[in-house]
Amino acid sequence: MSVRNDWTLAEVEELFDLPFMDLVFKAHQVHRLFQAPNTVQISTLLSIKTGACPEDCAYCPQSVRFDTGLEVSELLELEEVAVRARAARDAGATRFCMGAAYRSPKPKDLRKVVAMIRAVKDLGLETCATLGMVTPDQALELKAAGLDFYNHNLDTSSRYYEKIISTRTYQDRLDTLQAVRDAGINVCCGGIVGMGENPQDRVELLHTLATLPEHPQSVPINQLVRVAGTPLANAAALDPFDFVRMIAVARILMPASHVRLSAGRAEMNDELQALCFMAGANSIFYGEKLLTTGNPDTQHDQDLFRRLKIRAGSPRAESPHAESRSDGAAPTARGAGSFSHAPGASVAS
Ligand code: SAM
Ligand code: DTB
Ligand code: SF4
Repeated sequence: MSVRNDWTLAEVEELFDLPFMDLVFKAHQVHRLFQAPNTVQISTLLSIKTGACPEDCAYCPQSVRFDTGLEVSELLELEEVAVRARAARDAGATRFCMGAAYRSPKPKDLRKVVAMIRAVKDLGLETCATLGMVTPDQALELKAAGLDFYNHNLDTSSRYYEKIISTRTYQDRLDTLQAVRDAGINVCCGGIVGMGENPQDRVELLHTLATLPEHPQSVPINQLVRVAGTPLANAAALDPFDFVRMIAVARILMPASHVRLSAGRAEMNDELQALCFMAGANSIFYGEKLLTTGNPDTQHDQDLFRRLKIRAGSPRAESPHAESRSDGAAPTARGAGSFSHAPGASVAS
């Protein structure tokens, strides 16, 4: 089996239509061919600039247009970011993701973010940033600073997107992804489920991601966090099995990518999260806060990993230049911090 960028919509639909067990079984088989089993990569998020965003993304508590009671904050100082990154590293994170509520960064802000990227890299962490739209020149500046990943989500299908965001187009997003890819930065791109989209929108989102010129190296699948004051505050709850299906189809379509079980974990029980790992999720956000909303308690996550004998994985597995793991062997664990677990939990089992 090889990595394909020529999936058809019909093929993606067929995967979603499989009986649940057949789909999860197939996804797990693909997972074992391409990824280190029982290994989950740990990222920590920090909101470096919070709220007052001019965009109107209907899901987002940070838009200036919705009254969500959010405490707004300007771009953090370098020292504070470094302190938070060190703490994340010491707790076992291998990647530090800095998020800013920008439509696109202004030159003076980008200069400050560049200094943050350098400082975080100096701590031995992988760096990720999500700053909204960037131009090809800005992407090159970020690359020169040593940025490893840029997160920019497509969020949903191009059709449904227009119901969710009016202040920038789907093509704007694709252009940013191209700028990032062309600059040689790893792309982190996924979406949100539970926004009232229909099953075909999920098919189309994953089809778009899986037919990009290169698969995003990281694919975050977020379950909508329904925040009071946003237009989607009362969106209908998602069937948890539909969330697992999304993970499983992403795993099959983009076998060499890390699929991240992202926002929404605070509302998921342990059994559902385990099912997501079975279906091919192999990355999480760790730490008690995402950007502005809650995430599971860190002790709870450590306990969950221990109970499932999952280990914190090496960041190297995600590099597009990393050797293929078709033998199913796990890369060497690094930075496992508080996630180390009892001997005997073989990662290559
Ligand atoms: N402003 C930048 C942008 O939009 O690209 C970066 C920050 S933005 C908060 C990053 C991503 O978080 C969004 O693209 C969206 O996918 C996700 N997100 C935001 N609010 C969310 C929510 N309530 N539930 C789930 N995901 C959410
Ligand atoms: C992504 O796909 N999910 C993260 C990260 N990329 C930046 C953000 C989730 C945000 C959830 C709502 C909040 O905490 O504000
Ligand atoms: Fe702004 Fe990003 Fe939130 Fe949209 S998702 S309102 S661009 S912070």
